[in-house]
Amino acid sequence: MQQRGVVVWFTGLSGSGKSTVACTLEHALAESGKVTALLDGDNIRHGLNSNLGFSATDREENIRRIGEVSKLFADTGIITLVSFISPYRKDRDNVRSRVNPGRFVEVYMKVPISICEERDPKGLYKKARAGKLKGFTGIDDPYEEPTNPEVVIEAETPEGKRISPQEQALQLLEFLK
Ligand code: GGZ
Repeated sequence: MQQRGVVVWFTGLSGSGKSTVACTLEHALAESGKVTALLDGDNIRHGLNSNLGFSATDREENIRRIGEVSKLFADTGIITLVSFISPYRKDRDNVRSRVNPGRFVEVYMKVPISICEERDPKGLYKKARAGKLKGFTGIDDPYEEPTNPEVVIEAETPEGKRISPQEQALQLLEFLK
């Protein structure tokens, strides 16, 4: 039987682990024979959306285009993993309303900014704190938390133990099953 398409939409701050978990999940799905696609900054912001920056209007257009592409993919039966900050609730909800009912899974990477900042893989938080990068999400630009996401992925257990990307991907895999 043909697999059913779905949009798995990761949202969260820069450094929250969206792309790492999406990539880990993609490998796990591929191993079980699923057809997947991964849309993230690397393949979208350098191509389709290379004319867009980080103003509120550009972020809105970024998410709108990605939403349309992910809908097309999901409509053909592909498990479509999407990894962008997508800071505005309204923009995420617009995508949800465009995707077939029940085929949009919002995954909130609920990672405190202190942890994202500690990771700071590209040094962008440091730049933003120093005022050298303006309009950085979580510092001087808003991030609106999802109010009703299908899945919340935490960075730590209630006892304060860090949860690995592999474990986070497994949690999601269980949900998707
Ligand atoms: C947030 C920015 C910014 C600003 C550059 N604000 O850690 P990264 O580097 O790889 O993830 C961030 C990425 C965010 O792009 P998105 O397309 O996901 O953003 S949105 O959904 O809001 O449209 C970061 C880098 O781009 N970056 N400037 N000002 N992140």
